[in-house]
Amino acid sequence: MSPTQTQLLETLRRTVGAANVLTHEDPTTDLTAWELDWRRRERGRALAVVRPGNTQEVADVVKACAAAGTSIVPQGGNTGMVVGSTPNDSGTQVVLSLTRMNKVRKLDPGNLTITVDAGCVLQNLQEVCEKEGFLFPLSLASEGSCTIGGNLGTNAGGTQVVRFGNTRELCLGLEVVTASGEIWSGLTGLRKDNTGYDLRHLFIGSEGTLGVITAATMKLYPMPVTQLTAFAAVPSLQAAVELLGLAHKTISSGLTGFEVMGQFALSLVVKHFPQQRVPFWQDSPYCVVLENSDNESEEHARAQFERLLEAAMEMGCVTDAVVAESVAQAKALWHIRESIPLAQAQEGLNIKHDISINVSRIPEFVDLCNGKLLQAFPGARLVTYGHLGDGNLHYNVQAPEGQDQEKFLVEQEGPMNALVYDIVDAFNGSISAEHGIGSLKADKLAHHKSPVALGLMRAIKTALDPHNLMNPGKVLT
Ligand code: FAD
Ligand code: 2HG
Ligand code: ZN
Repeated sequence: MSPTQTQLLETLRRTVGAANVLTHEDPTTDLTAWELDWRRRERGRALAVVRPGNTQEVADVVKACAAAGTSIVPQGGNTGMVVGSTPNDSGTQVVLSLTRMNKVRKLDPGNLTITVDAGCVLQNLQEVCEKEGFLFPLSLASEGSCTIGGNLGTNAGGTQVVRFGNTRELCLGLEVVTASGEIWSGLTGLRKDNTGYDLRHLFIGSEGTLGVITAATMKLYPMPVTQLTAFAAVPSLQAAVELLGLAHKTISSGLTGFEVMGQFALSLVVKHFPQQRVPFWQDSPYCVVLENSDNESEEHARAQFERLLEAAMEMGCVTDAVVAESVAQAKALWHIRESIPLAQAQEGLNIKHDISINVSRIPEFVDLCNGKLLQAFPGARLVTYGHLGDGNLHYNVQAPEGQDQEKFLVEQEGPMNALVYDIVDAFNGSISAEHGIGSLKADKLAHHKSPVALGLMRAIKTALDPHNLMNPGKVLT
């Protein structure tokens, strides 16, 4: 360790307390939780994991790191999918973990807003809001451990985007520690403010490369009177898209969830979580989960759902359907959908394509891509599912049955990504709909984003972080 690093660690210990600076100096300290990404794709090595307790401490940590020329990796729940929140293997980076900063600062019922520390776990935030009669609609399967700072850092999507938008749409203000250690207090809660560039939008989705989000003011909605869930078997992806159109027309703004699941994706849930009862999966190439949130009454919501499903069956875009009779049943149906990433992880290492295409062209995309992919990689197992209501598919691939998964990943990921992403480009789609770029996709941006867009991104990065100390190597290489 260099003298500068030793001195930095001393300063950090003085700033946040020795117990909140974890290093490899102590052989009994295990840093795996901070150094290994959720998908177990890469294990980094940190100089230290630092856990500040408030915004001023974050600012002091950033200043100390900047003075020592040490780069920082902001981290929330470390549930990201693109290796964005873990350090590289140099042993020189500081992981700045926000999880001690987890308080609700203020709930303003009149303004329909809540202001929280960035390290607040999403599920805790949802529960606090629910207790007060409000809905905070962001919902992801990782909500038990992801944080609002990480959600903002990645502009997370999830299962309610079809009605409420991404995290960006839910955010009215931010507090940020800049790369030089200044504190920008932008927690206004205003719904209208056209006083120049909207800085919050620079930090949202920047994956920790421009500054550290320390708090946020988020929008609330009244809790709906009822949330009904249906599970439907559809004969094709085209039928699922037709059902979506019908649902928009029949349920309108009550449509708060519309997720599609391919047969193989569901078979993995059946295989790895046999206690779950998955309807229809054996008889249908795709199933759909729909949610209807209603402010009138449960009867009204049921009548709407019945009208929708009857019309869909008449049109032939639904072959079978069930509407949950209780909250427990609704939860169980959602749990099936939410278990797919975990079932995939249980099945083994896999290749993910988090893509978006205009909804109307998704069936055509999948037909074309399936054909080309299976021709080039015989036996590859396609795990297709996702947020069809937003045009966002998780077009994932599992190694052929019985094949060495590490070898599959090393040898096939590059060419398979290229094949899929080139087709995504041909459909004017995106190679990252909701998970971000991290370090996993950073080398792909040059090929899939226009030089003008990349130039603007680089100019913003240089202006806000001239010494490249904020999460270097992520998003931009
Ligand atoms: P981390 O993983 O810790 O960090 C993610 C990125 O944000 C990193 O680049 C990090 O540097 C940056 N960051 C973290 N905190 C801050 C901060 N305070 N200030 C600045 N930058 C910061 N994602 C979706 O979009 N939709 C889904 O439906 C979804 N489902 C998931 C299901 C499972 C089972 C899992 C494991 C993940 C899922 N994800 C999903 C991915 C992940 O949960 C989200 O990206 C989430 O927003 C990450 O939050 P986090 O707190 O874990 O952030
Ligand atoms: C989801 O929608 C998440 O379940 C995870 O975004 C997707 O694991 C994936 O590919
Ligand atoms: Zn998703």
